[in-house]
Amino acid sequence: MPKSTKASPAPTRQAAKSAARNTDSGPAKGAVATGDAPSEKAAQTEQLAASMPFNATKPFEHGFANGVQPQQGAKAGPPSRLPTGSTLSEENGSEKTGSIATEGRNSTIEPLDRVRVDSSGQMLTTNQGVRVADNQNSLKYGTRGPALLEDFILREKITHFDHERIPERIVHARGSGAHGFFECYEPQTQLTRAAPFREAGKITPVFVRFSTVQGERGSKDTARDVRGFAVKFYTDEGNWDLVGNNMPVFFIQDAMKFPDLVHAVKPEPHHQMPQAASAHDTFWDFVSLMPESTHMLMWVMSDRAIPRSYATMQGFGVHTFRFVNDAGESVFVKFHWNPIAGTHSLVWDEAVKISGADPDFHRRDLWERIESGAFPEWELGVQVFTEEQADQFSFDILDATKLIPEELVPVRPIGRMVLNRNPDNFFAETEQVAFCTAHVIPGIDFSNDPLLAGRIHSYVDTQITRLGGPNFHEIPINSPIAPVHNNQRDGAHRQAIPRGRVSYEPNSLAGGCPFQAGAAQGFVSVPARINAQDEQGKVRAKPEKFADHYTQARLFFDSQTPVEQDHIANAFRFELSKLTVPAIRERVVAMLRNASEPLAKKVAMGLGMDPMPEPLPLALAEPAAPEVMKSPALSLLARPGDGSIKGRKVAILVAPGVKGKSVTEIQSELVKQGAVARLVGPRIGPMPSVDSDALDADASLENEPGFLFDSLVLPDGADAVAALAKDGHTMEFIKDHFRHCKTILALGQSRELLAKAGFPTSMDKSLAQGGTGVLLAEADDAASAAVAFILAMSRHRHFGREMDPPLL
Ligand code: HDE
Repeated sequence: MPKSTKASPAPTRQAAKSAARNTDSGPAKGAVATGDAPSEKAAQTEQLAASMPFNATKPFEHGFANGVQPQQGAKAGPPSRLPTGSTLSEENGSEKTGSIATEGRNSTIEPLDRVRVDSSGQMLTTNQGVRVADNQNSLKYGTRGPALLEDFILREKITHFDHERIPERIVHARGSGAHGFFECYEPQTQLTRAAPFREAGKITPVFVRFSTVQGERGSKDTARDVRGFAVKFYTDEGNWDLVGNNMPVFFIQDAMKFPDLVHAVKPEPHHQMPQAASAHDTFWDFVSLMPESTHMLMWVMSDRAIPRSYATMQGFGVHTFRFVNDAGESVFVKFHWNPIAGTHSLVWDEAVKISGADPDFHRRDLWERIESGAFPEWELGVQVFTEEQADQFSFDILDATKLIPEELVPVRPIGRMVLNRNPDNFFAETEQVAFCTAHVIPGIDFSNDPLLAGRIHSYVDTQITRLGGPNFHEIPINSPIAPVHNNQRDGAHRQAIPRGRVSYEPNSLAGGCPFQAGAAQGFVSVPARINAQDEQGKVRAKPEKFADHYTQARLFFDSQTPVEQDHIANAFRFELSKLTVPAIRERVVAMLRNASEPLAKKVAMGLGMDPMPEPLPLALAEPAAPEVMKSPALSLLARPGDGSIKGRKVAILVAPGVKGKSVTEIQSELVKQGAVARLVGPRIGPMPSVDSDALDADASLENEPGFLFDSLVLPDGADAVAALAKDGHTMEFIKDHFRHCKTILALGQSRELLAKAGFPTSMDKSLAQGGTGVLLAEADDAASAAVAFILAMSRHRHFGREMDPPLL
């Protein structure tokens, strides 16, 4: 028989005091506060846990209605900060541990200031903060003696160096990044609750990384390739990554084929050649067996694939996404970035040459633009449409090989993005940044595009390997500015030091915190139905409309200007000429015949292919009639930009005996307009002038070849012209500027150089009339020459001069 059946008695003060100091068991009945911290903590913990006698949100976990409107989680406030802390000793701060954590604060999301290092005026230390007295010699036994194992300074330094590299991105390895901001024009709350679009003038910080796709980390910038255009928005409601490209469509329709595509385009596996180039057998073998790639091939063979600058290319989200407003209503959306500087590209011969002289061409251009204050800027435009509209389109909006012509759904600008700060450190920021299509915020949601679905999985997965474990979201460049509070714990390289003993939910020991946000504040997926024909079950197949492989390829080609069409045909000719297997060439031409007979013919002629092969069989015999037969907006020339010459580079050739006054006048006019005008001499250094102080050439014909510049000025002065005429580089400068259709201004006597370089005499007349982009002027007329030159430069290129094969 038990002595008493009464509930256990409350502990005495002494028992309560000592119970509160135990970590392995507690009193049978309620802890008692006795005025000291341990017992206060025990008693308040008891009180907090008891205030949540059951899981109040459990009933709401069931049923469809609850699913789309989740409740906020239950929570109870602790009586004080005592019960939720890990320790009582947290009050004992030091220089290293700092003070007690501030409620709700997660220091891993602070601005980058907390990790920025400035060693100016500082002593060298080890990674442990120990000052290093000698950084020149390893520790040896005597000056000629053996090195000693105890040299922890040498060993730390070498060990760290041994591990400096991380794996490069499997695609998009070569890239350059910049910081900036996004500014909203008008509230878009009718369409979306997404934080960056809620108020006019709202500023959201961004980090952008531009990249090529196929080449390795050290490969050339000017490869013919798609460019990545990935934007990380650090919004008040978490990070949103818009991981896009500079082309609005893609090669494939389903993620299942991505590894095949990448294996085909990367250097061939047996000899690792060619680097950063699609002009090889395996790429064309694959794509010609994948006719859905035809549309994307048109883009990649166009000048879009060789942009002049990251600042002069468009960006696209590619997939169809959803906007979701506060009421939970959703519409489809496609994202477009349109450069204020206009869309401008290189020409192929120029791109090839630049890749030798300056493989960092785009990286340097982006860096220099930002450092000099010519900040690259884009407008963000959206194409918004409903599900009902989408059902009527002749193409499927879930098909990433299709675009929505702007003539069908207009692009509406909703904000602008300015890149105004270069990273402090390439590795810490540009290399370690981790974009992911799964990073969406309330107000943005996915469509069922099967390519997008694969991407939602792929990014974090690959980054776990690349960034060495699961906690790369805490690397400063990746961490959001919105608060991060969850129960994810541990793993390699964890930075956050969570306070308290609770790492699960539901809980009562932390008063239910962090609690679920619920529909009003949290992310809720749009309860979209998969499609109207819900009788379909699980299946590995594509919708019918995906089988129309050629209509939009034709739309793209037919929408280009004749010059652009020529460039596309020439690019196919070049790429296919590099194949070693003629059957693959024929298959590509057979494919092109379905998109554009004139294009196929031109390519076939260029490859000596006569007769042409039969067109490839069609997967869809009668595709739906397209809404739009021509879309002028698809031409690069449709977006000349703001007409400014900001950021353009001009070579002004100089040599001893130059007429310096005119040169200086033109240079200062160009600089005033934001261009970079450099004096290029046979060698760098002072160049005596006949009518002014000596000029200082800061570049030479040898170290900055002509194709690195957008325009050319040839100076007057008999001796200077004679000196330049003697240097073969001058002729190359002139020829390249002529061949690449760039603006050339010849002052006074320097027109002799044009003749020497082999300018066609047929041009004499048209030169006199102007309009060819080759201007002649007298040195005395430098001021008006500068005006005409700047106007001609703002046209970017003068394709009227172009000839195939080139005359010069
Ligand atoms: Fe990516 N892509 N991708 N991609 N992608 C990567 O992620 C992937 C696709 C894009 O500057 C990887 O962190 C799959 C389309 C950009 O860091 C990887 C599929 C578009 C960047 C990956 C695609 C893109 C990447 C490699 C098909 C345009 C560079 C390293 C289902 C809308 C981001 C990494 C940066 C990078 C996977 C197709 C854009 C392997 C599986 C379509 C701009 O996760």
